Order: sequence, then C-alpha cells, then structure tokens
Amino acid sequence: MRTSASFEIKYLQYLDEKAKPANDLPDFAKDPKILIQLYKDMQFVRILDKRTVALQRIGKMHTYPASLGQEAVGVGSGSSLQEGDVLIPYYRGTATMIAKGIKPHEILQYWGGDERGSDYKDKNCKEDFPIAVPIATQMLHAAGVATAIKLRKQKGRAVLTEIGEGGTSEGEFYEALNVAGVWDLPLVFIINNNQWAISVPTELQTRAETFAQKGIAAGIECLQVDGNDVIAVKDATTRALDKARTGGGPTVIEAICYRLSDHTTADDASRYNDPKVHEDAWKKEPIKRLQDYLLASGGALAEELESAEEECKALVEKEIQIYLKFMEEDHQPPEAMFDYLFAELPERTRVQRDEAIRRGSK
Ligand SMILES: Cc1ncc(C[n+]2csc(CCOP(=O)(O)OP(=O)(O)O)c2C)c(N)n1
Repeated sequence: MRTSASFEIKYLQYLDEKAKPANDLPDFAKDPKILIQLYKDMQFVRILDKRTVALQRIGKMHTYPASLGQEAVGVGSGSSLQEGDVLIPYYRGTATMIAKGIKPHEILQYWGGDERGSDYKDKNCKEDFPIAVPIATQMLHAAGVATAIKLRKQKGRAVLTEIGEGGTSEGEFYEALNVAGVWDLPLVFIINNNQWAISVPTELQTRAETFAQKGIAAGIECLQVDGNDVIAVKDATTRALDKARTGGGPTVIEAICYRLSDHTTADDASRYNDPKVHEDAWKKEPIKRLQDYLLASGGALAEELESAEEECKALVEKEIQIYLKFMEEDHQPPEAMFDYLFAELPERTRVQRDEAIRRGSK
C-alpha cells in the first residue's frame, strides 16, 4: 500500500508556561504598549465576568457564561479584526466581542434578557451577528456571510467565527468547514478548546488527537495555538485573517486553554472536574502569564499594571451602571422575546406570545 495523504498539525506558542519566550516574538509583541493593551483587555473581561456573575447571584442578571481562563482566546482573536471584518460570535465570546468594539453594556443587556442588546451601536459592529446560543448554528451563518463577501467580490474583508470544542461534534461545523474549503471562503474558525462541554471532557468528545485536524478533511489549513498565550492567539489569527482578506481562503485555529469557571451560572463544575487539574490550570492562566512576561522583560512596571487594573475596574463599573439603568428604566416585558425574531409572527409563535402576556401579567 502507498500513502495517499498525510498531514501534521503545528502548535504555536510564544510564551511558555513559565512566561519565558519559547520563540522569536512577532513584531507586534516587541511593542510593550500593544502588550499592555492586551493585558488590559484581558483584565477588563475578567473583572466584568466576576461582576456579572455577582449580579446573577442577586437576581439582576439571567444565566451567564463567564470566560474565566479563556480571556486570551477572545482578546487575541478579537483584537486581530479590522474595520470591514464580520464577527459571528458564540455565547462564550464576550472577550472577542468587546475586542471587536461591541459595548460591554450591550452584551450585559442581551444576557439580562433584552434582545435590543444585540443591536450594536458601534458603526464597525453593525454587521456583526448576535450571540449564538444554539451550538454550532453560527458556523453556517459565518459560511453564509463569507460566501456573500466572496460573491460580491469585496476584497479586504474576512469573517471570524468561534465555537467550543464540544460544538465541533455538530453537523453544522463539518458542513461549514466543507463549504469553506470547497468555495475557498474568507473565513477563520476559532475553536475555543477549554477542555469541557459542560461536564463532558474532551476525551469523550473525539477520538482524534486534535480538534484542529477536523479541518484537514475539508482541505483547510489548520493549526493549534497555546490559548493561554495571547501573543500566539493574536499572531495566528492576524495571519489567518490577512490570508482570508487577500484571497487565501479559510483557516481553522484550535486554541487550547482551560475553563476555570463553571460552564454558566447554572452549573457547578466542582461536581465533575478534578481539583488537582483545576489547580494546575490556574498556574498556566493567560493574564498572569502576560503579566509575568511584561514584568520580567521590563515592558511594564508593577505599578503600571496595578493602575491598569484599577482603570479596568472603573470602566467595568461604568458599564454595569449603564446596564442596570437600562434594566430599571426601560425594562422589556416578557413578550418582547418574540418581537425581534420575525417581521411577521408565525401563528404558533403568536399563540406563545399571547401566553407570555397572560402569564407575565400574573
Ligand atoms: C443545539 C444545542 N444543543 C445543546 C445545547 C446545550 N448546550 C449548551 S452549551 C453546551 C456545551 C458546549 O460545549 P462547547 O462547545 O465545548 O463550548 P463551551 O461552552 O465549553 O465554550 C451544550 C450541549 C445547545 N445550546 N444547543
């Protein structure tokens, strides 16, 4: 027998687990100002997540999925987007969305049950999609938008979409990969491999050695990156988006990290995770890694990073207050959940809407 095809999956890392450079850093990472901004963006999301989970605990927020431990995946990929690119996020995409320019209070509004939060006000975010909660449906939306960009011959534009590793078991993921490969679409897939799909670990999700290689069957370039290394995530995504914008086709990036939070506020991860693995994962988390590198390389002083953190706390508080004010002064009635999906309500949905009005008024 001869070999018909063979493949390998590369793994990209710039800062190792001890925050030491494992490779020559890409140009952007030689500028401490850029690294400090990435540090701030990650801190912002971590602080926002903590405050949002606390709001849920006092009944001022509905179910919320935190990104604890996964900040580098969202910040590294989202900060690589440019004007004209389209983001098709999933529910764990808070960091990606904020890095793109979507306002944090809009995201809070959405999770607070107000669909108007998905009507993004920033002019660069007008074409970005609402958060997808159904697993993997966003993959086909992304393939559709990328097809439109291609058909309209809109050079210099690309689409970024994201999914959890569990979501890559869904048919939509494979369908989107296939069409992206066949039509050479300007599309970048980020797989946020946080090791868990609620309580299902990666070893029960696939027999494949990597999630990235799922793109191989579609003829797509795939790679893994250290998802705790924001420099690696940003570098891989920047290159993949540049390739997509210049007619080079799609890329699959699997970012390996660890979910340090519960799946959502409705979960208790301590019922299924191994405390030892969890503890080890804290030693590799992305914010500490970049912080250690910045301090060791002289890119930033401890006081600078402390004041960056304080600045983030104040900015988060401002966003929370905007959200709370919305919810108090302009609270949407329960039937509003039906009002932003259809131009004209189908009969069976109309019945459900009437029911919501009836129950809501009790
Ligand atoms: C079509 C569909 N099936 C099931 C669910 C319930 N569900 C919500 S999150 C989740 C696990 C997803 O895990 P993963 O894709 O790894 O993403 P993560 O939440 O870890 O970021 C499931 C099964 C859903 N939202 N949509």
